[in-house]
Amino acid sequence: MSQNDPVTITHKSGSSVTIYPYGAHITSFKTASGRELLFVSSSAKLDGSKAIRGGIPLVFPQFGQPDKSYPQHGFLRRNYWKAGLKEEGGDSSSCEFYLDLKDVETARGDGQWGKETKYDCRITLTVKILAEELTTIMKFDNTGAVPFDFQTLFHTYLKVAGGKALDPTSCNVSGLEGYKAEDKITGEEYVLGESPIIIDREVDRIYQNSSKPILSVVVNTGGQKVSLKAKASVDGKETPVSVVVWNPHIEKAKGMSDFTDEQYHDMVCVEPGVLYDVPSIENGKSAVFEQVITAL
Ligand code: TA6
Repeated sequence: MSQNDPVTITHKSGSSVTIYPYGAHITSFKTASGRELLFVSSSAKLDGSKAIRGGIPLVFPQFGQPDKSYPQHGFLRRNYWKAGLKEEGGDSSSCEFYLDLKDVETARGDGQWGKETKYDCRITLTVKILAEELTTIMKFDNTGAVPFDFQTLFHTYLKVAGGKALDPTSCNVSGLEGYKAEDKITGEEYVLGESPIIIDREVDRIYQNSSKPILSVVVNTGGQKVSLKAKASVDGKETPVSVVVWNPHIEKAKGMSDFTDEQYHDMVCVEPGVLYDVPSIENGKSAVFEQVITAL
C-alpha cells in the first residue's frame, strides 16, 4: 500500500468518488448513471511529483500568489493528507482526509507559513456523495495561539462533453448577473449583465458579490448541465463566496506540461472561493467552506 494509493468511495446508487491522499485530491465523481462530472488532464502527474492537473485541487492559505514566500495556490494540494472516517452503505457515502500544519512538508516556503511559523491549524476535507451529487467541505481549525488570515478555493475542473468548451450554446455559466467581474487577462472590471459567461478566448476572471454570500451557478458542460453551489462561514458567521471562471485556451494550454495542447476544449474551471474581505480565524475558532456539485 503506497501512501498515494487512491481511495474510491461508492454509493448504493452506483455513484462513486475517487480521492488521492496527495492533496486530498478528488480526481473523479461518477454519477449513478455513469456520468463523469470532473476533468483530469491526460498528462496529469499522479505520482506526487506535482499538483494533479484537474479534478478538485484544494487552495489555501492563498489564491494565486500574493505572498511570494510560498507557492501559488498554497500548500494543500502539494502534501500528503491522512485518511479519516469512511462510511458507505447508508443514505449517503462519505470519507474524510485531514492535514495538520506540522505535517506540511512541501510548498510552505520560508515566510509566515514556513517551518518557523507561529500559526497552527488542522484542515479536514469531508467528501459526501449521493446518486447525482458530490459535496466537499473544508474545515479549518485554528489550533494555535494566534489568529491567522487566509483565502481558500475549490479549484474545480468540470468536464465538458464532446470537446464543446468553445461552443457558446453548449458550454456556459449562468447565475452571476450583477456580480462584479475582474478580468485577470485584460485588467477590466465591470458588472456582469444577463448574458451567460462563455469561453471565446483565454478566460481568467473573478466574480464577486458581497450582497450574495451563497454562490449558485448552473454550468452547461457540453449539453448536460451541472449545478454548483457554495457557502462559507468563519466562526459561525457567513462570509461571501466568490467564483473564478478559467479556461487556458490555446496559448496557455501549450505552456502547461501536464495539459495537452487541445484539452482546453474539454474543460471549464468554475472555482468557488473565499477570497475577499475574509475575516481572520481566531485562535480556537474554525472556518467551514462547502461546495455542492449536482448533475442536472
Ligand atoms: O484559477 C485560475 C488560475 O489562477 C489561473 O490564473 C491559472 O494559473 C490556474 O489558476 C492554474 O494554476 P496552477 O497553479 O494550477 O497551474
